[in-house]
Amino acid sequence: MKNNFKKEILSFIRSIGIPVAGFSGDGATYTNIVCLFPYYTGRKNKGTLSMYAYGKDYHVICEKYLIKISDFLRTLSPEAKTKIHVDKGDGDDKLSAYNAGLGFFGQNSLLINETYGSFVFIGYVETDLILPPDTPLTRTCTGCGRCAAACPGGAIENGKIHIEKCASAISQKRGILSAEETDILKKSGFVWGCDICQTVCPHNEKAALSPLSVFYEELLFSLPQLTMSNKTFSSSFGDRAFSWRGKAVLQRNLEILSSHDTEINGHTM
Ligand code: B12
Ligand code: SF4
Ligand code: SF4
Repeated sequence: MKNNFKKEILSFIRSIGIPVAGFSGDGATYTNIVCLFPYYTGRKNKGTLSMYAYGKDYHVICEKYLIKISDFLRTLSPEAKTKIHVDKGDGDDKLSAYNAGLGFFGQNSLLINETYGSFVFIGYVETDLILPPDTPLTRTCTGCGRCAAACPGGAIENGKIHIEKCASAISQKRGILSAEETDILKKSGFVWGCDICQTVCPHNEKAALSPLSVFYEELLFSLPQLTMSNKTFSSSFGDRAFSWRGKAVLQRNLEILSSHDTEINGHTM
């Protein structure tokens, strides 16, 4: 595959509204066509859901875009094999984006884009078409330490996350939480996910708004008490990024948070 197809692919990607994309891979057996999907809508800390869950399930949204790219690739090369990745267990999305030159790593372990900050989802089309990989950036984050200082679980250490102390991971955990986990969840102020290590980050202070209108649709900032049946829960929230975890875990988190009503880390309950 010739280098100039990169221009055609990028131009197609821009034509469908995705503002940032690039190429990574080994230059010999596979290529990842990596896209960033900015999701910041200008609303920060509006409620008990973290920002990535305000809109409809991002997996579904990003996959639709990636299918279009995959189809376009086959117009260039009908034999091309493709596989779509968004948050699946079999890929390292941040590293793919980093290698494609789309951003740099923060000490909060997230990929930070110069324009959109870390408020980006990452998705990519893996293909057997060989395209020259782009060059990673050489910079790092400012290293200010604000994320580690603000983290409610003290989970950030030397650019690594101790998952067991991360409120985002705890909010997904099934069963009865330990006293320490309960405390971290309360301190975070979130029923689902956690944004603190991103909202304090200077690289996000001027993060550009998402150009993708789909991320502004039917926003939900907080969850109500989930007293409804499982069936009603599914029909009300089945298209949201938190629904896979089910009602019981979310209701447990709501109960933990409702036993606590002060302001924490600037996040008012
Ligand atoms: C498991 C997982 C989680 C777990 C564990 C996260 C963790 N940091 O370990 C939990 C549930 C806690 C979680 C939480 C969140 N997640 Co998550 N998660 C994942 C998932 C599925 C795998 C991550 C992983 O294990 N990667 C591999 C390991 C090895 O990565 P790592 O431990 O971070 O190590 C990397 C860094 O250390 C990095 N690195 C650091 N410094 C440097 C410097 C250089 C020079 C280089 C080369 C590399 C480097 O190198 C390692 C390899 O990439 C990915 C999707 C995917 N399939 O990739 C999403 C993903 C990372 N999550 C995402 C999001 C949005 C979140 C949350 C913000 C959601 C929320 N609001 O609650 C939080 C953020 C928490 C945090 N600070 O990380 C996005 C991140 C987008 C971005 N801008 O980076 C991803 C990419 C999903 C997606 N496709 O968009 N997540
Ligand atoms: S998501 Fe929250 S709990 Fe997890 S590392 Fe970031 S600030 Fe800490
Ligand atoms: S808050 Fe500071 S140390 Fe943490 S990721 Fe942002 S710039 Fe890096």
